[in-house]
Amino acid sequence: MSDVQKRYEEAKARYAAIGVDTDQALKKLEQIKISMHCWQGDDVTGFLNPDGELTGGIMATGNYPGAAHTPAQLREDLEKAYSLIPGKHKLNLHAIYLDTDEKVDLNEIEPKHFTLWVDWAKEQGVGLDFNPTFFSHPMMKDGYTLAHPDKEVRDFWIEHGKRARKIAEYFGKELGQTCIDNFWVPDGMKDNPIDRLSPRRRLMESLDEIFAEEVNEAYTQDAVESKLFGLGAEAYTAGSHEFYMGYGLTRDKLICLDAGHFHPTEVISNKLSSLALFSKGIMLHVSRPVRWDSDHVVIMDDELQEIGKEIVRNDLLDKTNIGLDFFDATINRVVAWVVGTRNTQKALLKAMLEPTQELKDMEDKFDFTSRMVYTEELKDYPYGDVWNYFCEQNNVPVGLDWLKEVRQYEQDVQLKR
Ligand code: RNT
Ligand code: ZN
Repeated sequence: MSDVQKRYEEAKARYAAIGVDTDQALKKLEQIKISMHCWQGDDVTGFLNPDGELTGGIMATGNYPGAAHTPAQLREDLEKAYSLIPGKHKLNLHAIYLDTDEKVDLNEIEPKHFTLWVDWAKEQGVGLDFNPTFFSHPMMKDGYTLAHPDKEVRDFWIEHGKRARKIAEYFGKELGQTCIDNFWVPDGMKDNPIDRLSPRRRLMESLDEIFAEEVNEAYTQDAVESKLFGLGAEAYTAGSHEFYMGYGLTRDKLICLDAGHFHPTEVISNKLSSLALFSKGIMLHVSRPVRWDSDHVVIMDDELQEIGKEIVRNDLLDKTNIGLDFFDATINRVVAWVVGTRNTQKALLKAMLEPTQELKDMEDKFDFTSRMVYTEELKDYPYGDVWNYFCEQNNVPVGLDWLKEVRQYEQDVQLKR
């Protein structure tokens, strides 16, 4: 018996004493796919126009060496990251990450420009999600895409949105798992608008045009992502939370919540239970805002744990598509992926190791005293030993060991680019 296993057996007994079945929790954890975002690998540059500027009010800061510059390099880095993360997951692609020699624009993209990604996904056993890219492009004019007053601008982006859905449908069909196609549209204004309504109406109408055609829901489902503000769009974002709550609920779309897209003390964990009652489904962009939508790497902070608890306690795993969204260019980018993904899994595991029903019973009896003692004591339970065992069982490095592997990879591959 390995040390890791020995410690697991001890932890298992401690959890069993409070009515928690650790084996069961690990079985459940194994089923959960995290959608890892491709854009951490190259600071949201993509391959459509790699020398262009990142626009849309988002920003990656830092210049850590070794970023991926080609689809092949990005895949190599992703493979390294996946090899250090237990379980089988998904990759979340953005349209600008197409892989083709053809000179093709966003309003011309087709499934054939992504076949190499599909081949790779099949070979790796990962699923694919997708995002149309409504930024970093000259047709984003005056801070607007789908909400632009000029029909020609809107039509360009509407065509892009339609094509993105075809690609998402193709991904789902090829890989036999639903591809979530997430729409985030940065349109907004730096300063106080006179007319907040018209851009929102145009955004609504453009989206309606994009979604007019039926797609096979077994292959793809659309999600819509709101935002409070962006850089250069501080005063107004057309696609706000209220906008997409209304849009998603009336159009039967998944609603995407990004942890960084709200007021600084507003949290997405507190929104999941409401969405669970009314929405068709949820997509998450697990991220970490530090004072603003800074997209820091996800760490084991309170909000991450709250997100995990809300999903698990309310039995929302089937309703929730868990994706990541951060881009830190000051650290090794493979490390960023691995830390963020493993932490998200760990937060879910931690939540699964609670005696949920007992805690609910205490609350139902208004026994807030026991609730307090249990939740506080649980914080010191040996969930790390359960996690380490999960890593060992899944043949990925335990604890600090994975850093050595990335360091080696950095020397052999990333720093030679
Ligand atoms: C931006 C949104 C959006 C992007 C990606 C790249 O604030 O969070 O999800 O991060 O589409
Ligand atoms: Zn996001």
